[in-house]
This record gives sequence, C-alpha cells and structure tokens, in this order.
Amino acid sequence: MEPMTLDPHYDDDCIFCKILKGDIPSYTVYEDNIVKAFLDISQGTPGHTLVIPKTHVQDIFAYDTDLAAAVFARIPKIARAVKAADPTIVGMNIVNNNGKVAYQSVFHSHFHLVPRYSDDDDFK
Ligand code: DGP
Repeated sequence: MEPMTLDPHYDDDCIFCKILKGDIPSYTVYEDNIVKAFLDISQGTPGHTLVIPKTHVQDIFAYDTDLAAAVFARIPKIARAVKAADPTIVGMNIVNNNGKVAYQSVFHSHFHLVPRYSDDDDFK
C-alpha cells in the first residue's frame, strides 16, 4: 500500500479535534501522520486507549476507503503495543460506537481499546 498523506480538517466544536490541535491536553500513547492514540479520560480498565483519525470524521459511515484502510490497519499494531506495555494484559475489547443510539458521545470517530486483565471482575 502506498503511504497515505492526510490533509486534515477540523471541526471547531469537536473535543477530539481540539486534542489533535493541542488545545486540550491528552496522554499520547501513539501517533503518526494518520492516527493519534491517547488515554481515555474515563478509564474502563487501566490503559483504556482511544484511536482516532487525525482529521474530523464523524463516524464509521463517513470514512472514505483509503482513510478507513489506513486507520484500520493501525489498530492491531497499537493494540499489540498497549498489550506489550503490561504483561498482565491478557485480552482486549475493541469497541466503536456510531450514533447516539449506539452510545456514541463524541462525534469524531474513535476506537476504544480496553485492555482486559485475568483478575477482571467478569472472570472471577
Ligand atoms: P463514546 O461514548 O464511544 O463516544 O466514547 C467517547 C469517549 O471519549 C469516552 O469514553 C470519554 C472520552 N472522552 C471524552 N472527552 C474526552 C477528553 O477531553 N479527553 C479524553 N482523553 N477522553 C475524552
């Protein structure tokens, strides 16, 4: 696949665009020319990370094919890096909500990487 260049556009009312512009601080986990990964402000489990495209895309329905391919290709790599950071991570939920009815609360597409631990309550 040819390396993709991104000509980002931002929505002035979008919290995640503000994070991309550096107007709101975030704890960056990974970043390149296409995506930024940062810790979710509300940690479902320790290490809960959000992966977002570095341009405003409202939801899964709004991606063009090239950007979708570039973003999706990065998710396993970032998931592996999060998992490698802590040997007690034994699994991971990857969640993507689209639309209010599907519990999307920030309307800039994002993928939740939620690490799972062997002592998570669910597994006791
Ligand atoms: P969702 O419900 O799928 O749209 O998830 C949105 C997530 O975004 C939610 O888990 C909390 C997180 N979030 C909202 N505002 C901020 C913020 O300002 N900084 C960070 N790091 N995360 C945020």
